[in-house]
Amino acid sequence: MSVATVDPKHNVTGNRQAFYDKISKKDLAPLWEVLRSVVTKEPKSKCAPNVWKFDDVRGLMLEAGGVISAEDAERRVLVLENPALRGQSRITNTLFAGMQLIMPGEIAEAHKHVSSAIRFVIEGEGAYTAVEGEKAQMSRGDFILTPNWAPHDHGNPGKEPVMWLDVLDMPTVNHFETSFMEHFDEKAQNTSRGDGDSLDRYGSGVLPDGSLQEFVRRSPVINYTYARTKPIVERLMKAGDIDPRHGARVRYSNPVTGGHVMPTMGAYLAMFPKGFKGKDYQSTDSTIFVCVEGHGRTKVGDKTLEWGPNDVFVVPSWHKYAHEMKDQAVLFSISDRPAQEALGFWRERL
Ligand code: 1HN
Repeated sequence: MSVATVDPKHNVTGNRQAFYDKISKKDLAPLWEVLRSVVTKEPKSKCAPNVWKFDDVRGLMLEAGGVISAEDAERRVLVLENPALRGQSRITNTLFAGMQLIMPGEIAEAHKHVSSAIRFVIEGEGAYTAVEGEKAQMSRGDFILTPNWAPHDHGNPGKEPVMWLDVLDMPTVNHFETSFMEHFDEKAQNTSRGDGDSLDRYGSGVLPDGSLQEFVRRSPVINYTYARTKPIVERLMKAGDIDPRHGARVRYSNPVTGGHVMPTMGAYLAMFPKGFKGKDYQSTDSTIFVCVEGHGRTKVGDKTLEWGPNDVFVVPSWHKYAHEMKDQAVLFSISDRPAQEALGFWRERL
């Protein structure tokens, strides 16, 4: 900026800049220069829509099996990094997603942390996750919870490699700078309760006749099995109970409160008829989808994501999207909606 010809009293830009330089030395900055970009009229997600094809991920995952043992890795996980957020170990601004592999004979040692996790089983039989003393067998399509600070370890006494998608609220925990983690002396925790114990005990229309206070914030159920949930969405679809955007969809719920399964993450399972052409939908939660069955595509803004079994795709906050099904399909989805609702932030536009 040339100032020579400008009366310094009226050199607004120059004077302002000099002022900004002066206040900057005291760690101060003018809000009016950034107000429009920090308080946007609508959400402007930094995250990009993307699809991870299982054909690619599976081969690389098995290769990782030869590169590092589960023991050395602590967790052998390939992070699904949002292409617009590379290096930040996250798939959305608030959530982590990664594909985990456990080979036959391997264990992943017991630990606990503030981050809550869910696992959605993708491939293989014979592995288990032990959570707070319950040993949950993992089968394809199972939705398994590891709540905040719950001890957990995994093992694969079976014959096949087993893979699952881990989703954690770790970026949210780190946003608040509240991360703690602890390891245990024993590599695997004692499991006093067997497969399906918590689902039987809490998810059968009766509840233990004592205090349920600890389960107000998160579900007591460890494994919501696909064997039990799939027939329910099937029944909804056959009954014609099909949302024009979300299909025949159920929300995984905490049987104690009817609310979401965790305070930071909520999940759904939806079945769609062949040829389904969804209406546009928009919401402030960024959503991670996993295709369990079938093929289709999801238009997200001006991008089209094509997907098939075991593919994972992400729809960022406030991006308009619509699903189209090539054949009958099942989608699992998970997002940070419960956290947004608790804070009064969540919105949708139909
Ligand atoms: C973790 O503890 C697991 O327990 C998986 O299997 C993925 C990603 C980030 C931080 C902790 C697990 C994780 C994780």
